[in-house]
Order: sequence, then structure tokens, then C-alpha cells
Amino acid sequence: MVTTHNLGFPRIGAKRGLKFGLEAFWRGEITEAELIQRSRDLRRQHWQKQSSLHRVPVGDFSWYDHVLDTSIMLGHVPPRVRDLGGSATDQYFRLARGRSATDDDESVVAAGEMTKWFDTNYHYIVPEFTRESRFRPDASALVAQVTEAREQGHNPKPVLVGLVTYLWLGKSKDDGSERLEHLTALAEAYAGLLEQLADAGVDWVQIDEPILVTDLAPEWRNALETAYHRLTDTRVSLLLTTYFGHLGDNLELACRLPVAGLHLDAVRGGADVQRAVEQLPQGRVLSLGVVDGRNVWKADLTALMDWLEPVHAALGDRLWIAPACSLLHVPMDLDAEPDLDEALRGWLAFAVQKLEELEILEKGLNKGRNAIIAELAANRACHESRSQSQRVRNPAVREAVAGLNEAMGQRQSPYARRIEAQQRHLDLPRFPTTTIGSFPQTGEIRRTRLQYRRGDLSEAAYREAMQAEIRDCIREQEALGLDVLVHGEAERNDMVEYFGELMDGFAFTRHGWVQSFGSRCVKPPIIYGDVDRPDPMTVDWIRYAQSLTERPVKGMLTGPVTLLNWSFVRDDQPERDTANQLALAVRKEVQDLEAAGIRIIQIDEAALREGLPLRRSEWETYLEWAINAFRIAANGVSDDTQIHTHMCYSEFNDIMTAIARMDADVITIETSRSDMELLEAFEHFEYPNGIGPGVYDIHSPNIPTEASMVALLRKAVERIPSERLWVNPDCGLKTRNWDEVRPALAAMVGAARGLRQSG
Ligand code: MET
Repeated sequence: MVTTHNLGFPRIGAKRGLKFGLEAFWRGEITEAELIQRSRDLRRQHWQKQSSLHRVPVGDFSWYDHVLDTSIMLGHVPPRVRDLGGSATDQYFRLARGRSATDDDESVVAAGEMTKWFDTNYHYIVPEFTRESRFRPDASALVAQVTEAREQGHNPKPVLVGLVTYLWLGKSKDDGSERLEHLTALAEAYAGLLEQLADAGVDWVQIDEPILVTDLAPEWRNALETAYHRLTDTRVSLLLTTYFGHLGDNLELACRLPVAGLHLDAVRGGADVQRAVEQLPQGRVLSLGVVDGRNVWKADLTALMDWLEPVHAALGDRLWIAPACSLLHVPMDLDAEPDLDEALRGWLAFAVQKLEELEILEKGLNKGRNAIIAELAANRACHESRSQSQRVRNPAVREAVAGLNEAMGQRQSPYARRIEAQQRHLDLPRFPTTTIGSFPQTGEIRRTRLQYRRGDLSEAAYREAMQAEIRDCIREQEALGLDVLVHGEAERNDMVEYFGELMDGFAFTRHGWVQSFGSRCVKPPIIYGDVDRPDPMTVDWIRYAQSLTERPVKGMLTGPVTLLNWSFVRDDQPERDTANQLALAVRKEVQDLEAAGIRIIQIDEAALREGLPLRRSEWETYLEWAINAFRIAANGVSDDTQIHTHMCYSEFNDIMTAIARMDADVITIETSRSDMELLEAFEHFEYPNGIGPGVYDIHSPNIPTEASMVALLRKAVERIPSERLWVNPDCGLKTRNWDEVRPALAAMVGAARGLRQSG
């Protein structure tokens, strides 16, 4: 008998019930009891949808983040939060977002740092370790959910973030102390948690150690050995769970650790399977993640049966099957998408459908292939429909991609020559000031867009309203004295969705929300076919903005790599090919903007870095196609046209060569929070082109002073020749309001002017 289970289910709820519940609670509109009740209801619904499985995950549901939940379960709360007192719930939300639902302003504390969970767009709250860190394991909340699941007739399998992964994801907050110093204490704490679970009658526990798919330094490999040897006498069976990649050189270690079973990601780590079958000691369970948890395409069930049958024959009852990773990273239910056309729906599987696929595989393996003949035929028909569909192929696009050559990614002249040509007509002062693109997205703007979307506003009226926004925005920027203006992005709901909706090959869902952090979700578009840009997407708006002012208006685009990384991408061709199609589409837009007289064009690549593979050895390949795609998109312009790019993250050291290869005339980056330290990478590399290090943090409502920005710029001047420095905020201003933006930008312009005068 093969066993089916799931590693985690989307927690946000079919209609984003968790989001709305949380936000209502934070606003004081519902009580904590009500939030608890709504959460129970969500868990009930989610388990209900997983009821065909032999084992359902418990502990995957979270109010904010499961790493934060782990910190709480371990009693590992930073003193700044604990010292404020309050209930456990107060502490939880203070750590998540700086304040609890009942806090007045005085009791606000710094929230835990948030960062991306491996190579996903999910963010977790970083555990903070200091020499004073102590752990007091308390699994009672998890045990209560185990009871809940049992009462509803399910067979629960609690899920824990593995202790070495927990340590690895954390940060040491005091000098000179190493996270690994806490290993022994943490192993003790986990032993305590497992005891409590065993007391509650739990038999299997899923313990997630996704760090096993990364390049591990010897001390971390040792830490895994030490930790799991400490846990050998636990009374529960541990399923050591890995995902998001292949085990590679860690496979032997993973097979050797003294646990009852091993889960591996057979979608991204297919090559590990045979080795694991051979190396896993007798009696251990091998759980194979056979259904893709990171993308939305239907699995090929016939192909899966073909390779699973012999594995099943070899392992018998020791074989478990599951999705490759938690389903947190895909939308919940395709049945909630009436707008998607029939053919496309036939190609897709969201969380609920992925579990149905698992059920079919289980039936096929346990009862023989004959038992699933109809299901396999239906699945094959969907795959044939997709592979033969005319909708996924556009011969003109394919021809254009085949015709790509190196010269198309190459500017006419080197930067030194280009900047002269650009300066001749741009005539910008030293320390030119600009912004990153978006200006406040006011309630008024959102309402107008919604009315238009719903058909309550004519196209003409919508255009008029948006033009009025652009007019105001240009006027504001002129009054502030900015040198390079933008149109403000009022017409854009989102920097990917806006472009996707205007291109062929993209589909959009109505409810396909995926949690990004806390109550925040994103709705990634689905790239299903060849990408083309039939008509200009931004030219009219930017041309209009430029018609209002003598100063240069920067055209604003999202780059090909970011469009790709923030979408669900087709799996029937290499990502490189899709990136090239996107690159050609953006290139056309760039060239149309240039032809319309736009002299500066910014191509945002906010998500370039997060696309880096988890394994270093795969970086080069990724960076090669990603940077080439950017070069194709950006570099088809004359020397006179100035190309900007924007990136908002804080590590450049290890990708400087790639950044330089992009060859943008100006790169704007996020630096204010790092006190310009980030510029070190550019300094050491002797980065030759223009740089705009963000001088104030737009994520905070605080209004920066002129003096603080002057101080930052002076630091920048020490590292980068002043003639190549730009002055700008860290990122777009769409989440701020005008009362914050006006004084902040006025101070920023003042800082730049001050610097110009002081020589
Ligand atoms: N141009 C975009 C903006 O200003 C860039 C955002 S990067 C996350 O909002």
C-alpha cells in the first residue's frame, strides 16, 4: 500500500478569509475569539479538501508565518517584544509587524526582519539569536490542532520547521556569537516538542530541512548529524523533509541521518530518486514529491505511473507520495476560476487539483493501472490539447527568437562615449534627482481603475482621469524641482500584471492568490504561450507626460526577468526561451518609446536576484540567460537614449559581473538602510556606469531630513565618483501618501542642491 500525504496547504483561504480576518482584527473590528473561530473554520475547510489523503498536515496553518510560529512554539521571542508584556497574541503580532492589535503608538517595537523563504516569493520572519537566547518548548497550540484534525476524522501529521533549518534561517544579533552555538539547546528543545507530540499520541512528524538542497558548509552538515542523533530516542517517527531542489552532494547525508523516513522533491530532484532507493537503509520510508508544488500545470500522470511503478515494486509499503513541497506556493482551487476558458483550465492544476492527481496515482499504484484507465486517458487528452494547441505557439515570435544575435544585446558605443552623447541633450546638473517611478496610489486612483475595470467608466473618461493624474504628478515634480520626471504609474495596478494584460501568452486568475507575507498576497499571472506585444503598452501615457514639461520624462517598464520571475511560467519550454520572448516584447516597447521622443527609459529588474538558483553551480547558467534577456530588451537604442534599471535588494557583491554586463547607463538601488555600505560592492568592482543609491527608505512613513540624506550622499561620494552619482529614493512611492512624499522629496532635492554648491 502506498501512502498519500501533503506537506502543507494554502492557508489564506478560498476567498482570502485569513487576510480579511487578520486585517479586521488589527483594525479592532473583530475580537480575538472571532479570529480564532474563523481560523478554525478555515482549517476545517482546508482539511476537508485534503480528506482523501492518508495523512493531512497539521501546523501548516499560521496567522502570519510558520517560521514565526516556530519561534513562538520554542518560546524564543526577542526581549524587546517580551518586555512589553501583553498576551501571547500581542507578542505574536508585535514580532510579526511591530505592533499588536491593541497597541497605541508608544508600545510599537521593531518588527522581526522579513526575508524570502528560499527561492520563493514567500517571506518569513527571521529568528533572532543572541547569547541570551533560551528555549522553552511548548507544543500545546500544535497539539490542540492535532486534536481538532482528529475530531474531524483526519489522520494528522504535524509539520515542524526542522531545527537546523530554523537555525540556518536565523540571524545572530550580537557580535561574535555564532548561531551554531545554540544547536545543542535547540536540539533539546525539539526533543521536548517531540515528547509533547508523542504524549498526544502523534506517530509521524514531518520535519522540514530544506537546507539539504543548498550548498552546505561542513559545519552545517555536522550540525544536521549532531541534531538528528540527539533526536534518535524520540517516540515519534520523523519524516525528514526536503524540497525546492535536488539533494545532490547532501543525499548521502540525508539517507544516513537516523530518522524513520525521507521526503524528497522528485520534480526538481528527479535524479536523486534512484540513488535514494538504493541508499536508504532498510525499513525507512521514502516519500516522493511527485506533483509540482511550485507551478500550476497538470502533472503527466502516465509518465509518473511509468516511473513510479518500479519504485513501488521495489519499496512496497515504504513508498509514500506527496506534492514536491508545500502547496502554499500555488493558488488553492481551479474551480474558483470561471473566467478561464475551458482549454486553458484543462491544462492547469491548483492545490486542490494537485491532491486529486495524487489520489489517482495512489489508486493506480495500490489497485493497478487498470483501475485508473479513464483518469489516465483524460489526463493524456489534456496534455495533447496543450502540446498541439495553436494558442501556445506564435510562429512570428519563434522566428524572431531564432533570429536573436549577440549584436542585438550590444549598445552602439561604450558607456563613456554614450554618456557624452546623452549629456549633450539632457544637460543634467551634477547629482541629478529623480524617483523610481510610482507616486502615491490614492484611493481616488484605485477607485477610478476599478470603475473602468467593471465597465462603469468609459475608456474616454478613464483616459481623461488618468491624464489628470499625470498632469498633477508632473506639476508636483516640477514644483519640487526634480530633474528627471516620471508619469507616476497611476494606470498600473501592479508592475507585472499591467504588462501581462497587454501581452499575448499571459492568462490571469480571479482568485489565484498566493501568500507573500502575513496578510499580503500576490496573484501571479500565468504565462501559457508564446509572448508577444501586439501594441505599444506605455507610449501614449509617457508621451502625454512628456508633452507637459520641458524636463525629461523617464519611460517606465518592467524588465523581462522580473516579468518571468513574478509569474507562473510555462513548463513546456526552457525558461531561457520564455525570457527571450519577453525580452523581445519589452525591446519593441523600448524602441517605440525612443521613437516617440522619450530620452530616458527605465527597465525595472526588481526580481532578478531572487531568481538565482539555490545551488551556486547553477548561477552562471541562470545569470547568462537572464542578463542576455535584459540586454536584448534594453540595448536596441541609440547612444543618445539613456537606459536606467532599478533593483531593490541588498546584496550585490556576488553578482557584480552580471550587473556590469547589463550595461545600463544608470542603476538605481536600495541602499539607505545599509548606510551606503552596499556601494562597497560597486566601488571594489570599479563599476563604470551611473549609480543612484537610494537616499531614503520609502517603506517607512518617517520623513527623512535633508541632513540625513546629505550625510548618506557624502558617504556615497567617498565610494563613487560624484559625476556618476544620482539622487533618488530607495524604491517607488506608490504605498506612501502625498503628505509624506512632498516634504521627503523636497528635502531630497535640497540635499542634492547643497552638494552641488559645496563643490
Ligand atoms: N517602477 C516601479 C515603482 O516605482 C518599481 C518598483 S520595484 C519593486 O513602483
